[in-house]
Amino acid sequence: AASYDVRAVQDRWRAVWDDLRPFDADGTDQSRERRYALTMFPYPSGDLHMGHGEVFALHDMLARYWRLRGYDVLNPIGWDSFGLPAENAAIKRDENPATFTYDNIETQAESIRRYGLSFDWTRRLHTSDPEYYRWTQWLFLRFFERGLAYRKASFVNWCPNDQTVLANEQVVQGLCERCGAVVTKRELTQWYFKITDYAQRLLDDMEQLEGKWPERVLTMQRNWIGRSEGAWVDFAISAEDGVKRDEPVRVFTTRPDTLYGATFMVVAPDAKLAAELVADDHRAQFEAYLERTKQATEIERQSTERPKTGVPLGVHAVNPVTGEKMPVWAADYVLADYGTGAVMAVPAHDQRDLDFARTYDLPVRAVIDVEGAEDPAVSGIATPGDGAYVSSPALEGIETKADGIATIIARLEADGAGEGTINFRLRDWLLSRQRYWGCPIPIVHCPDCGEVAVPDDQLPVELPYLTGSDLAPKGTSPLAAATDWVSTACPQCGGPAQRDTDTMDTFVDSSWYYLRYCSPQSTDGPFDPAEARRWMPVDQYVGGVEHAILHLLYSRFFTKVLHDMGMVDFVEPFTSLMNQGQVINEGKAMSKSLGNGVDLGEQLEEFGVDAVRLTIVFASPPEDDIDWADVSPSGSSKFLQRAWRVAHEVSSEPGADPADGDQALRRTTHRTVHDCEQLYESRRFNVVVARLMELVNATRKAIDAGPGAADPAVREAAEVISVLLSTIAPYVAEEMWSELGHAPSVSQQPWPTVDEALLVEDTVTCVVQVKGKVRGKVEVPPSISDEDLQAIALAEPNVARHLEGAEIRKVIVRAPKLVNVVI
Ligand code: ANZ
Ligand code: ZN
Repeated sequence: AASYDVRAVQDRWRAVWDDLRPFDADGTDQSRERRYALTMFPYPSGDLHMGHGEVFALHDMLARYWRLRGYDVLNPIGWDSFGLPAENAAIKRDENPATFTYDNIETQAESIRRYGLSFDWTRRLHTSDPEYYRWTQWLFLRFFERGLAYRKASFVNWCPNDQTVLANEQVVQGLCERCGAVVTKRELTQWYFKITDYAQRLLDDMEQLEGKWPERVLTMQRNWIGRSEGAWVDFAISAEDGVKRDEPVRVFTTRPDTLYGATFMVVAPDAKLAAELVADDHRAQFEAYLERTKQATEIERQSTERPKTGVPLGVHAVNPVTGEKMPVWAADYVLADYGTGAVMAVPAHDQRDLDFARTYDLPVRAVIDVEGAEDPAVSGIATPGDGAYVSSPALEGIETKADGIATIIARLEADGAGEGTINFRLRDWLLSRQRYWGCPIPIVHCPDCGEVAVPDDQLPVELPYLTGSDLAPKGTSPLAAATDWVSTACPQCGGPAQRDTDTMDTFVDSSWYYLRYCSPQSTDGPFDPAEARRWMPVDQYVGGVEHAILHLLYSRFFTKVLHDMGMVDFVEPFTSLMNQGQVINEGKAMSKSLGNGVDLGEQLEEFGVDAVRLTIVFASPPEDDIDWADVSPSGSSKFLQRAWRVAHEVSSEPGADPADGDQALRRTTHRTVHDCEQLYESRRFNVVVARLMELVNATRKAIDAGPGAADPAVREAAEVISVLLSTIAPYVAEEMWSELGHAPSVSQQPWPTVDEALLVEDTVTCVVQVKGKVRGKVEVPPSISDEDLQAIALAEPNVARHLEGAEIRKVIVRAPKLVNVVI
């Protein structure tokens, strides 16, 4: 036959793999080196799309490479199967979300199998299975015991469309990340994880990830955590205003050295503090302003373009160094949940404060004289830079900002009016959701005992079975409607009590799934610590950059808590991270409205799995986008047919000694294996494909024009092609392996051994003449270019000596044997 039948080959080998299970992690031999390859698990909405096609192909290439290298490879798959889309679909279809969820999981599982991915199916998990979420609840309770899960009332982000709260991370430019609705604020009592306790460690441990995670992801994490060094400064509230308040108001500032220039104070209208401070005769005006504030998005509030607004609270704060009375205002450019929700305004040196001061005619006092800058009170431009301190008695003679800050902090500390501190932008993780299809929070509310943990032996707290309109968003959790489920006995006193009716953010489920994969059947705990020691941390995590902040930060947080609990012996879960590029079309992201979507299923039908996978990994380096308009799946098909034909035509017997074969082809083969090892290690997968193409061409030539199909070097080349190609195009590689007379599976073969002697390149001697006389000889590769040869020849020391001071008129190059310099 001149070609193979793509469909028949897919069917044949899939059945063999199901039988042989060559991809299951072994785990029995502890001395064997292991590798953990992890791909971000899919969410079960619909079938796989082009993005999955890409991430899976890249990921699988590495997992299969590691297997060839002899590692015991853990390569698991599962589903992130709680979440809103299933719930919304269930409401529409009058079903329970499990139907949509598990139907889609089956569809995706079938597609993943067809796609020839080398997953270990024995470790499959779904986060919506009670066996899984039992342990999500168990983990929640351990966090609760440690004070890392707590409830508090605050203004939270509320999506009026999804009727649920959102974490800060899920609000993108003021809009709901899921549905795009404008997010508003609501005061609610919610559960939080105290991730802020780990802020410094989340920063410090990034050192371990340097160079192994994409730099931009590390930067995004760093910015999200947002560490600021500065000081708390305490301002007494002046008793003369008739407001009785003993504790001072604390502000956070990164510039305590500008304290002499603080001329007023601003409080976030939606911070509790504002309502506490406001004088009675100012209350009505304040409350009206508070209402307006709630309409504004966080982005609007932080915008520098937007005109500043605010209202005076009718009280004064006392500047601890000048003793001056400064008016206190409420203004929405100050955020309630950063620092203390209050700032000391230094209009001369902070642009936001200056804009505000100019709007309301508040005093501006420069305390830093920045060279060449105009007085901010006149120019309207604040000067935040370095300069000489003025009008600041305590800072006389001090020259640098660092010293200025340290001096003021020392003075505040001595006076008991403040202290040096470090502030983080990171907020605690709001984890409760008022939706049904999530992990129930295993807490019982008892009128006498308060918040009581459900005992471990009563886990899981399973979801009651609800369908259709019972699930419709009502602003409170749908679980509240399941009254039989809600009423329970208090685990502590036995009295009547109520279950918590919120469910957990699905990011909780995905914060520990990689640990569950180590021992997915564990019934003694979320995972078996010995198995986690065997497999963790993950050696390579592959997934989209859209998870650069949330998922990765939360997983890192969980790992650190588990470390503190003594359950794992490492602090970072993912040693190395790769973000694949996007698959785009005609230079644009695929979208329904543009009508430029490319359907993965259709591509697979038309070209077959191997050709599509090859197309994807060949298209570009893994991190770059792939423009589907520029690639050629039909070209990939042709290449695979060529590769197969080579194996098909080999006519020597298995085991034929290649040492007797054609040396030139052998050199190409061994060079390819040698170089590809480095290319895999550095994840330059597209170049691996290019090198395999070259090897196929060389083998083709050897068959047609050289030593012929019976030469054992041709067999050697064909076997190498088959083994390496198995990482990319597993079906045809298996077929080739079989054509070459071997038993399956090619994926279990050892990485080909490189004969170092064959890597030494042949050289030829090139004669270098100056004015017709031989002045030197250089050893060069036979394939050297004229330009390279000329450079080498002219640099030869003896030749160079003869050229000294002479004017070169002409250089005649006859690569690789002769160079003649005319002077
Ligand atoms: C006085 C000052 C003078 C400030 C100056 C800056 C420059 P980062 O660096 O992001 O941590 N700030 C504090 N809490 C705030 C809040 N809840 N909402 C809005 N702004 C707030 O920013 C810290 C600075 O942001 C603080 O230092 C404070 O203004 C302001 F020349 O204090 B600064
Ligand atoms: Zn009780």
